[in-house]
Amino acid sequence: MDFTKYIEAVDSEVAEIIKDEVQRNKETLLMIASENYADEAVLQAQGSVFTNKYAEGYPTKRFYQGVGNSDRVEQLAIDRAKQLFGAEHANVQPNSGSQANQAVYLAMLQPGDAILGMNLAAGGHLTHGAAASSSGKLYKAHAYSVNKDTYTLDYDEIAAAAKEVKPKIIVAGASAYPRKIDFKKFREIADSVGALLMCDIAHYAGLVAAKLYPDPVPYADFVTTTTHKTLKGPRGGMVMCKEKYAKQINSAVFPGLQGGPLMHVIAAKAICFKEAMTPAFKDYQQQVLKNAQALAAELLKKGYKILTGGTDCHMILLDLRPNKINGRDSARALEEAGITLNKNGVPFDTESPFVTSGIRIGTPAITARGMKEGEMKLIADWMDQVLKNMDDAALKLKVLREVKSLCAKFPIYEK
Ligand code: DSN
Repeated sequence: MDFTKYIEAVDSEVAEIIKDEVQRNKETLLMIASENYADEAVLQAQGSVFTNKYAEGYPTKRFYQGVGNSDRVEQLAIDRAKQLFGAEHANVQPNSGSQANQAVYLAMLQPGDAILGMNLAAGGHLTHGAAASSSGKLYKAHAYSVNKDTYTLDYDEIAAAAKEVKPKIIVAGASAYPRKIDFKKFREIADSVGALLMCDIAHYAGLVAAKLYPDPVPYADFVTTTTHKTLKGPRGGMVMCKEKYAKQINSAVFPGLQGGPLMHVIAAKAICFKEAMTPAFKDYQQQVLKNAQALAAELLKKGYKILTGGTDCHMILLDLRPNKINGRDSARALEEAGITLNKNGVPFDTESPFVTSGIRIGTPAITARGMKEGEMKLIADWMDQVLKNMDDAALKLKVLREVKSLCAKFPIYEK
């Protein structure tokens, strides 16, 4: 794909930067669990003339003229999202997962109402009630954590917390939790205190669509997601809900939070949902899972401490405290060796969020290149070499070269 054909003539500086980013995409291992490679069709839709269009409102009820094609493409995205996830209603306009979550709060809460979500430090997301986010500033946010010994969700503790704080909304979902979330249990807990249930599946959406991860749709009042992580679509968000909340959610997204929807991104979301209904997508998700489990097994064999002992999804959390190294330095050293992932706090971490005691590893993007279990073994070996010799510049250069040559065998964006 030619990413800079028209840019070069207009702005050589931006063209240069984009070329460098294309090279980084092609020649290094993208292993940030929340990232993926959107395919050429998705990228083309995002760069389409729909970027020119204002279409405030919803299909057939817009505030602008010239919206016939916008109506067609947004309705297609809505219908496909509903079909893909079996949802009663879908709003495909949120520009991000954060805005999708904010829309649910805006629709259902008054400032000062109580919410109960997973602690950011235990693997939750900023928008699940963290103090620095509007969800923690506008609402009375309470948090549940994970069990101190197993690092898994303790549903009895969550139920007890719900009884105590009587939240109006309980949030299930996480950014750094490698195990299955029992959404049915969350529904029972929500019902026991008369709370609404919002499930944020931003990380797991692709696996949910492929039926490889628990499905929250039958249990949740609201399901929010991003479309660019395991779902492999354009950068963006979405809210799904029961039909009885459709009007409130739509009003919260527009005009409550956003103005004109990004029609070019909505066109790309429609493509992503179509692709996610294919057998090839299911095969891909199956391999994402197999690769994560293979990589976790290899790292375990090498003596690393994997939080919860493994994974049920696309991500692995490594606790580096036994290795006497921190997340920040490890992530930097691995990046120098061509392996990009992110530092991550472990539950009950005593290091600051800028340092952290762990790293988060993801397999969606490397799987999109076609890599399988054999390559996971190689990657585990390289990670091990680098983590044991983080100051060895020659070793990092050697691994960087090996990574580049592996990437060349699994090309991306060569069409
Ligand atoms: N920033 C995303 C992640 O990396 O998990 C969540 O929004």
